[in-house]
Order: sequence, then structure tokens, then C-alpha cells
Amino acid sequence: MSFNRSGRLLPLEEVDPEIARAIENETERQARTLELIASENFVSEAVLEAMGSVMTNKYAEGLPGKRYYGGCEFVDVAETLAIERAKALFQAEHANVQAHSGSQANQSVYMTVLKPGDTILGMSLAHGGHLTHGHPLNLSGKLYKIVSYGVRRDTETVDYDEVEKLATEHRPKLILAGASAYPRLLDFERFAAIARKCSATFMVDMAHIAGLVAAGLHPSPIPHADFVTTTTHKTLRGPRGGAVFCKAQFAKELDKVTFPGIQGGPLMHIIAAKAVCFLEALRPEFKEYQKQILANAKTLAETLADAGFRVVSGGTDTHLMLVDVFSRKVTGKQAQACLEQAGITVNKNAIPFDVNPPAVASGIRIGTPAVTTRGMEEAEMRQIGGWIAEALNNVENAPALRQLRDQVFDLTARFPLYENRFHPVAQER
Ligand code: DSN
Repeated sequence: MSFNRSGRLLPLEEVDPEIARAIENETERQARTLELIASENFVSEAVLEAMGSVMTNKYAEGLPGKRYYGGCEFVDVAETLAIERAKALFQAEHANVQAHSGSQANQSVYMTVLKPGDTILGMSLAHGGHLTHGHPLNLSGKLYKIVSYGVRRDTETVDYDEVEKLATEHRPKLILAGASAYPRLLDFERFAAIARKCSATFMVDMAHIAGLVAAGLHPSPIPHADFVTTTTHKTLRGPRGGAVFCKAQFAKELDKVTFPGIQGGPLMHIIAAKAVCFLEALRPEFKEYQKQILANAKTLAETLADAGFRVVSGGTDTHLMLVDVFSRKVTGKQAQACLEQAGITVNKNAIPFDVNPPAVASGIRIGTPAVTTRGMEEAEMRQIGGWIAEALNNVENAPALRQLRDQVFDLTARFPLYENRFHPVAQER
């Protein structure tokens, strides 16, 4: 049972003990395990507070100053701050911060520039792209004609010559760069040149790398792309949600497509939390945090390579790496399961030219944003890399995995979620 500081039972515990228990257990899981899912992170207490605020009660269809409801004075303050901070953070001409998710952010761009049946040239999911970039089961794949590019077999990096060839051949209306499992820098300038050559709109989905871009540690797509979408909860370390940036000429149409085109009332508590996240990302310590993410990812990739695992493309320039576990006769599915037993959370992931089906996969995707938020550095990455290798060499050995789990518990106990240099603990009120 949870009590507040004066010893009173907390309201959720009183009203709905089952949900309170699930939240308590999830809090403990997050605290005691090693979170290496590349798209996850731990938000600050300030972001959590804004998300759990009364702004959830408010309808505010429209935009600041132009709402369809009364009583929007204070949510207007929140959304205006979110917009202005987002624009400052990424040096963008226009920002819409209402997208409920990355998927809806992408959809809003498609609906702004495309008609059903138009062609999108995007990265294949099998080579690191994203579901919403044209998978046949996703709306994007159902509404539009999808042409996919991939990575080169020899370097496992984007094949820009193929992108250019496909663009010339198919004359897509939209060229889409961005990925969810690609460990190398993307050359936005090159993509933009190709888009210009075939008169296509150029869009970048920077969801994974937004924090790195904000910190100036990955080239920014903003100067090169007509539209840039993002989620706010990955490297950017904000609430679960989306945002869209675009050149001023598209601003009106984008806003209209977001609402009333595809969404109704914006989530004002989430928008308030996005504003907090953007403010945090504008601070100098955010850059230090992003630098440490990169240093940690490099060290972890090197440790795994030294332990005999093939790292896709030979390493990483970002917050994530893809490890070809099948090179050591372990499937991605087995790897994910045995690491979970050892208290280490990752996801199985297809690798380029995978010989296994996606539900089995030959790889795992590993990212360092969340463990870096806890304050872990290179020494811990070497330790963790060693444990991952040991777990993968003991896939069926439950006692060995249990023993690793105890070591993971000891490490996580030394790095609390909310008492470290990137997450100072909130002051007593
Ligand atoms: N599903 C997210 C990821 O894990 O990369 C992307 O939206």
C-alpha cells in the first residue's frame, strides 16, 4: 500500500487498489531492471507532474487564441510555451505540438501533401524503417503506393544511389527519411537533393534521434526537409506524444489537417508536459546527457563486438545498435526472452537481409537513453555488455540467468531512477 508523507492512504490506492498495485509493480520493474529498449526513457518528475495535472480535464479544440471552447486561458499559455520552445529548440519555422503520437504526426504530413494513391518512397521496415512509413497493414500502406529503399549489403548503411534510382524511376510525391532501427547518421542533405531533383516533398521522421538533433549531436533535418515529425518520448525524454515541424508555407494546411483533419481535442496535459520537456532540452545539461548517451552506446557496441557478437554496420553513431545474435546461433526471440530473465530489457529486431521471419528475427536492438538517464557511464556499459554476452551464451541455463539478474539488481540499486545527475531528486515541499 502507498501512503503520502503525512501517512494518509493515497487516493488511487483507495479508489482502485488493483491499478495502484499494477503501477507500483511497474515502478519497481523499471527501477530494478536494465532498460535497453532504444525508444524508451525515464521522464523527469516535472514532466510526470504536468502529465498528471488537471489540464487533462480541458477541451481545447483549435489553436491558442482560436479555440472552439471557453475557459482556455491557461491551456493557451501551456500550448504557446510548447510551440515557442519547440521552435527554439529545433530552429523551426513552424511547430504543431498536438499530435497524439508519432503515428498521427506522420499521418498529418501524409494528409497535408498526398492524395490516396500517391507514391511514397521510404525506408523498408525490414531494413530499419518504421511501420507508419508504408507497411501494408498500416494506414500508410493501405492509402498510398509505397516504394521502399534499403541498406547496402556490404556496408549495411543507406544505399543513397538506390534512393536516387528509385526516385527517378517512380517519381514519388513524398520522399521519407528516418528509421527506428538504424544505427548510423542519416545524410539529410543528400536526401533533400534527390527530392528536389524529382520535385518530391521531403519529410524526415526524426523520432529516434530528436534528442541528439536538439543537442546538435546529429545533423539536423530541419534546414533540409519540408516537414519533420517526431515523438517526444524517446531520446527527447518527454511525455508519450508527437510533434510536427514544417516550413512556414505549409503551416496553415498542416494545422488544419491535425485538427479537424485527423484529431479532435488536443491532450492539454500532455502538451503542458511537452513544454516542460522542451524547456529541459534547451538546458546545457541536456547536451551533456545526449553526449553520454552516445559515449555509452559506443562502449556497449564495442564490448559486444569484443565478446564476439556481430554488430550491424560495424558499430553505431547514435543511441542504438543492432546486434546480429544469430551469428552466434541465437535467435532474436530467444535473446529477448533470456535477457528478460536476466533483468535486461531489449527487443528482438530484424536485421537487414534477415534470414528469419520478423517474429523470430536474427537481431536485438539495444539503446542507451534510459540507462544513461539513470547516470550510468562507460564502466557500467562494459559491465552490462559482459552480462549480455554471458546471458546469450547461456540461453537455456536458468540458474546462470538468475545469477545475472541478482547482479543486475545490485547495479540498478546503485543508480536510482530519480536521484542522479540527469534527474536530480525533487525538493521536499
Ligand atoms: N515503436 C517505436 C520503436 O520502438 O522504435 C517506434 O515508434
